[in-house]
Amino acid sequence: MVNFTVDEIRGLMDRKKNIRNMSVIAHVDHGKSTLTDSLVSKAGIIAGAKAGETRFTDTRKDEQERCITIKSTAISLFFELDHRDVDFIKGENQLEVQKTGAEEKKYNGFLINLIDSPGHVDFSSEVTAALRVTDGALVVVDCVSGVCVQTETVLRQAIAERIKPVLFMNKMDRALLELQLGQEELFQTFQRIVENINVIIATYGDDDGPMGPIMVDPSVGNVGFGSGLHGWAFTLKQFAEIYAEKFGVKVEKLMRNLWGDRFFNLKTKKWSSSQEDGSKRGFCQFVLDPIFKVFDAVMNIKKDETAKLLEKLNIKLSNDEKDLEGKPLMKVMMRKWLPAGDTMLQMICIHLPSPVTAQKYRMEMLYEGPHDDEAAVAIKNCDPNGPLMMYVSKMVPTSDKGRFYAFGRVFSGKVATGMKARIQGPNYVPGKKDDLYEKTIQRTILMMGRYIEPIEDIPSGNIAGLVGVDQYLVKGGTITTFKDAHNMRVMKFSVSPVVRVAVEPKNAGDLPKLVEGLKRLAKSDPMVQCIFEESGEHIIAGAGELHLEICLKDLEEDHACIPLKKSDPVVSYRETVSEESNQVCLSKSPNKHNRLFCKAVPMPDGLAEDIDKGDVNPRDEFKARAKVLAERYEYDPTEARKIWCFGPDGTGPNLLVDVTKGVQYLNEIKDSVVAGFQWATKEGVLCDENMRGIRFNLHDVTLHADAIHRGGGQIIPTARRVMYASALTAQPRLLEPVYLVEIQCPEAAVGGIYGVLNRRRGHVFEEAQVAGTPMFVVKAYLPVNESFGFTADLRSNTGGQAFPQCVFDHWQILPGDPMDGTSKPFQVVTDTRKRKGLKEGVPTLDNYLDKIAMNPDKLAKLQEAVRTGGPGTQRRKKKIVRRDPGADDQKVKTTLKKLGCAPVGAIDEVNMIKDDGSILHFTGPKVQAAVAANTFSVAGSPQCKQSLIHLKKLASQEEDPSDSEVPELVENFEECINDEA
Ligand SMILES: Nc1nc2c(ncn2[C@@H]2O[C@H](COP(=O)(O)OP(=O)(O)OP(=O)(O)O)[C@@H](O)[C@H]2O)c(=O)[nH]1
Ligand SMILES: [Mg+2]
Repeated sequence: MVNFTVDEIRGLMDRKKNIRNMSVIAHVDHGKSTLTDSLVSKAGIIAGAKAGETRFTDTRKDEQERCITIKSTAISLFFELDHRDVDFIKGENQLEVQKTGAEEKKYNGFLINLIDSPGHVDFSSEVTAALRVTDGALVVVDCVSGVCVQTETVLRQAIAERIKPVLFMNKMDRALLELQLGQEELFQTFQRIVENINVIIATYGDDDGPMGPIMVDPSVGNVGFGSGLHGWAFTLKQFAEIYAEKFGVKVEKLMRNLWGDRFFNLKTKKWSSSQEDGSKRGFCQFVLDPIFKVFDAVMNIKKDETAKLLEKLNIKLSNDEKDLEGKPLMKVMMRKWLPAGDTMLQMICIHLPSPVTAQKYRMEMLYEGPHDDEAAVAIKNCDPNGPLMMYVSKMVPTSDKGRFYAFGRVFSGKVATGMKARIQGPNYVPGKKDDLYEKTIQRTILMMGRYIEPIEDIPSGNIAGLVGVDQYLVKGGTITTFKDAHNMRVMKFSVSPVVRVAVEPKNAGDLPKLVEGLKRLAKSDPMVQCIFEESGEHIIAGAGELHLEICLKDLEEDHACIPLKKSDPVVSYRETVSEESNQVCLSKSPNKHNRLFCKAVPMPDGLAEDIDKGDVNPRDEFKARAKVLAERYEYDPTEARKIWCFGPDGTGPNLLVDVTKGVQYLNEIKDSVVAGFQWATKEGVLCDENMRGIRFNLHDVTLHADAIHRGGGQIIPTARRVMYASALTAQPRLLEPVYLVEIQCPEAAVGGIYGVLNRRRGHVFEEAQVAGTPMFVVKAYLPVNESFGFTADLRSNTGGQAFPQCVFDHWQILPGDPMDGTSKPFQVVTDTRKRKGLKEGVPTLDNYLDKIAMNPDKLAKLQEAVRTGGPGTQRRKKKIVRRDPGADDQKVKTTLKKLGCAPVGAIDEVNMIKDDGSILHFTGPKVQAAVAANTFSVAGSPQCKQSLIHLKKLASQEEDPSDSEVPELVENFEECINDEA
């Protein structure tokens, strides 16, 4: 532990090239917190004597009890690099150098801000929040279990956020003591892990991308090996240093011989790339062999050999340590020989980027504004004198109930106690006032594990806590002093809140406390959603069973402090369609003057996922996006250019596409249709769940000529109705979330796993032995709905030997038609509707679909009227325009002349029958101007009657009678007369 005053720490913060901001990431239980302890006990900055606790970063009581990290915790470390190691640091922005005359002074003290993150998937959002504020990641892999699902998830996120990784192979003690692996086997195990990690890095990143080389390679020194629990670790640099002098070669050169296929011939003393007689792999001979010797001598209590080794390795034991033997002695020896703290901190300082290096390439990923504005330039240069740009990535509860510290990273400028700043929430749009507050920052603080220290100000490149901004931000946001600043990009989580419970207070009178508590809960967790349903239900949605359990506990004990009633967990579903709508659906506006025609089509496989990932997104340039959609998904390129929006929330995996042709005033109603689409996709027709994977094609629109009659009030609900109708006519289906489960177990337990999975609609798709170990890994898909109690069930069926990890993987169709009263989806829909307090039963199509055909009585009367030229037709001033596709004005005139129609003088009402049989209906004086040149009228009876008959004739003569549009055309024609009646 290092004792510093706050002023001294503040001094370190200014040497930005000597700062390393890093996260420790890994699969659950691979030993992050234990390893972090080694670092903290070596270098933790403690203001006061508060040292000596275990799993220092597991600050919560439940974290200590359950032995699992739930929240990320930051801690600052100070490390002085050996002067001779300073030269290993490459890059001009990686080290502060002070020049006085000809003399150069290199600073060798480093401030390391480390965040220990949770490994359980349910808390992935904590990892995302940690990665956002750091530039490097220490990826920990348990070398016995190897690379697991969550290793991949967190590493993928790191690469996507441009976080540079270094690797640590942990639990090497287990490989030696439990698995008793031989040297070559151990090398192969390590080699495989390095390869697996590099495959992931190569999949999501690029070695010649903006970060420069990011592959991990032991021979470069960015891979560590050791045991966090026993406190020893090494990289090849440590061993190369031991031998460099003896061989008379440079450390860097020797390191390359200590990894991979480099063999040392003990007789000729020469290195070669292939194994020959009498030669041994460099790594085994020079690295593993000495370690194996220590283990062998100590564990088998070979006293003489142990004494020799102690002397050879120059390990001094204290008096009470001299009596130890066996495992305790081994721990002491290894720790003194290869202290984990030094090795790891050295690796971190040498191989991870400083904020100055990292912000150069991270700015474009982080900042939403133009990449050359004042804020962007300041972020890029990590400029403490530029405008303040800080990103708040999460809220940390304070001891003061209901209040939170805003935790984040200063990317440029300085954040200071008492300064005035703009607090921009995620919905802030530059130039507008929404989600924007200008407030004073009450206090800036340092956050160190479980302690905080007030500090005057914090400059760019550092991690900071703020007091007094929590009431203006929900989960996070941007804090700036630059008035034209755009937001820093919001974080994209790798998990979604698919599991939900409803809560209510045990005593109804406590409701206000519950509501307040839910608001606090929403703040305290980067991802949890607290939803207030219209039905009065309070819903908490989280990533999984464990996440919800913790949230509920926090809510009950810390945030609301009242006894709660909780429903069983339920999963959230998505609504989709499986076929194209069987008709073009029509819905009329409440005033009957506007009509929208629409169809729903399922998206091609993979598109919804691409939208989720952001590969196809609403901010793309539309032409480029159309090209991608055309190439990858065979979308019609012209249609793909006319995507109006994504939804729900403007970004979701549903599309609204304008496929209309030549519709007047269309742009005026676009916003209203979009709003209707957002609404419909957010609350689907079946049971108010989000829609997913549906493309809505807007085919046609007929509008009232007068803008006042086609406002949002008319169009928005109509758009929603027509989309509901389209979904209902397109074979609607429910999608359920599915977990990928990875289960580690010994071979004997595999059978039990199959049984449990089968009972829960799961299926295994991969089963493999972890190379070099007796463990098996079974991978399976398991519907989230079947996952409640799965862990316990599995344990009891395998004698507690199987350990599952569930990660949300994909959405899958729940087989069956939700409209069929006997199907499972129907049951789900009914239950969900009941829970949400919606009307019972699946809504029927006639709620949303308006028919063009009239009621038969009325139709008959009208037909009669038309036939006889009766009173109904007498009254009417009727004008009809028919435009054949491609017909020129002359042709139209001739046709109408044949019908005995005359050009119109003044028009106030026009129906236009379009070539596809749909009708455009216009009224009002504007019409004249709009359709002037091509307008002719058929006014009143008897022409009306006559023209109708003629038109019918014309239709059947001139167009192919088999063409389905023909009868519709006539029918439409009749109805348009009716509308004016
Ligand atoms: N044998 C052995 N056990 C270890 C080592 N490191 C950690 N462990 C054990 O592994 C378990 C998990 O360790 P943690 O440090 O809590 O793991 P973690 O990665 O922080 O776990 P989460 O934060 O919950 O994801 C504990 O029981 C540790 O004692 C190691 O190097 N060797
Ligand atoms: Mg932990």
